[in-house]
Amino acid sequence: MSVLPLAAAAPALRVDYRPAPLEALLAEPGTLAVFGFGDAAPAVHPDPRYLHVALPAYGPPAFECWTVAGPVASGRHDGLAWSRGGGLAFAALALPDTADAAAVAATAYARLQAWLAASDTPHALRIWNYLDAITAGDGDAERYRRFCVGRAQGIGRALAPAELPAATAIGHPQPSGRFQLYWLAAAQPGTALENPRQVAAWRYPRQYGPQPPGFARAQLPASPGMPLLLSGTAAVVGHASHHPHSVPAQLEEILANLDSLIAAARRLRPALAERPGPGTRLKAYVRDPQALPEVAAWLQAHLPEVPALVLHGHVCRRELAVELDGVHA
Ligand code: 3EB
Repeated sequence: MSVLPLAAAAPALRVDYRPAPLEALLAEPGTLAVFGFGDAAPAVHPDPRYLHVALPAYGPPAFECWTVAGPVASGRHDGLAWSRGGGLAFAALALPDTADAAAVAATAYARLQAWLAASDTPHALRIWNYLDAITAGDGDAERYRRFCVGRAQGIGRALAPAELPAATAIGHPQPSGRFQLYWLAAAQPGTALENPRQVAAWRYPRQYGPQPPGFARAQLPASPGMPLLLSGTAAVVGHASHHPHSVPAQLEEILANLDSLIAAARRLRPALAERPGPGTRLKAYVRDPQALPEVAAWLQAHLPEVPALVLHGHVCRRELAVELDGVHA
């Protein structure tokens, strides 16, 4: 007997960086979402599955494409764009980014919670947050710390560690006027993973702000047809930033963090590749635009098989020059 019918019922997700024309990507069967970056990509599109991210991209332009198995439906509702298919859903919303990052985050996360509760994909596996001036403000008034406060308020209850999504929180290098939130949700919960080299973000000590960040280092989806979803990973060891302002030293540390996270995931899913490779996709977020070529060259030299996008964006601690996120199959 073939096991194909069962395998086809489990969600599958492909992530690719593709140069093809946007219209062709949206027309392909199974396209759940397409992302364009920076000025080279369209700012808007009538298709709710297209999202523009206001981070400049370095190198040849490419769209990030999410593809699922099966037909996809999509629409817009009250400023929120959504699509669903193959047991997965994508949704995005943008709000005016106000002076108080806590207020906008609380509003956005309350909408996210309401959307999850009303959907048949109530488990947010992966969340991206893009806000203006992420490290502006001092001490507990820093916008990233205020964002963490608002995120927790908007969710409205303390998430158990096992419920935490994988996440990325990055600052627009130029003011965009918008806070952007988008997510990947599933019918089945995944497994939240922590990194043995890092203190869990939800246990960060008080020195990093009044509200520890609510994210897990990765999510391993229930379906083996889905990749490991890697959170934004920086040169944080324990809870401390290492190699302040040094791009190559931070990249080495990030790679060690990714190796250790992948090793943790492989204890649950041994079929995952041991190292980042052809089944991995990475996005780099780089604070200093002058360092963009260096990061692109480093990735090419150290991870030649890994398709990567290099973006100009601000990591949420000033001394962190670069962060990587992505998927790993
Ligand atoms: C860190 O390790 C880096 O607040 O959602 C990475 C990924 C970071 C997600 C978030 C923050 C977030 O603390 C920062």
